[in-house]
Amino acid sequence: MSIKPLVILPDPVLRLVSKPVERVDAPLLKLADDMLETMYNAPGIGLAAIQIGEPLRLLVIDLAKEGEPPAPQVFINPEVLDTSDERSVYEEGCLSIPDYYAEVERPAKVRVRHLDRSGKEQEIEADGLLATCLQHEMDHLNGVLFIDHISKLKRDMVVKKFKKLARDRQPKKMVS
Ligand code: GNR
Ligand code: NI
Repeated sequence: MSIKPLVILPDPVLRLVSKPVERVDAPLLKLADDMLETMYNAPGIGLAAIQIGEPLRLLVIDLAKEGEPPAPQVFINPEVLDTSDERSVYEEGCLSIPDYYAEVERPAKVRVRHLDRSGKEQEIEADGLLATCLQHEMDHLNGVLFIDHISKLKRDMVVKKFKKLARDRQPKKMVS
C-alpha cells in the first residue's frame, strides 16, 4: 500500500469524466487500497480515484468514528438508481479543496448500484452522511466538485484563492 499525492484545485484533472472499471482484478484492488491509505492519511471520509489522478469510476468511503474499528467500503462503477425528494444539508469539505467548507443541499436518500471488491453487484439505500458522501464522491466521477453546488460568488472566490496558491507554489523567475 502507498500514500499518493492528492490532486488539488484548480488542476483540470479534477474536471475529467472518469471511465468505467473494466475488470475487478489485483491492480484495481491495489489502487483501491492505495486510495484508502491516502484517505486515512489525509484524513478524510471518502476519496474518488481521480483525486489521486486515476480517471476511473472507483471510490472509497469509511465513516467509522475515531476509536471505532475501520469500516472501509469500496464502490466500483456506482450508479444512482433513485434519489429522495427529501433534501438534507451538510457542511462539506473536499481533500482537493483543502480547508474550505460550505453547506450543500442534496437528496437525503440515494439508492446506488455498484460492484464490490469481489466484483459482485450490490445495491444499497443510503441516508445521512453516507448518502451525502456517496453523492459527493459520485460527483467527482463526473468532474463535478461540491463548490459547483454553492453560489457563483462563493465559488469564484474559492477558485481565485486556489489559483493564487498554485501560482505562489511555482518557482519564481529571478529579476537581476
Ligand atoms: O473528507 C471528506 N469529508 C466530507 C465531509 C462532508 C461531505 C463530504 C465529504 S468527502 C471529503 C473527502 C473528499 O474530498 N472526497 O472526495
Ligand atoms: Ni471531494
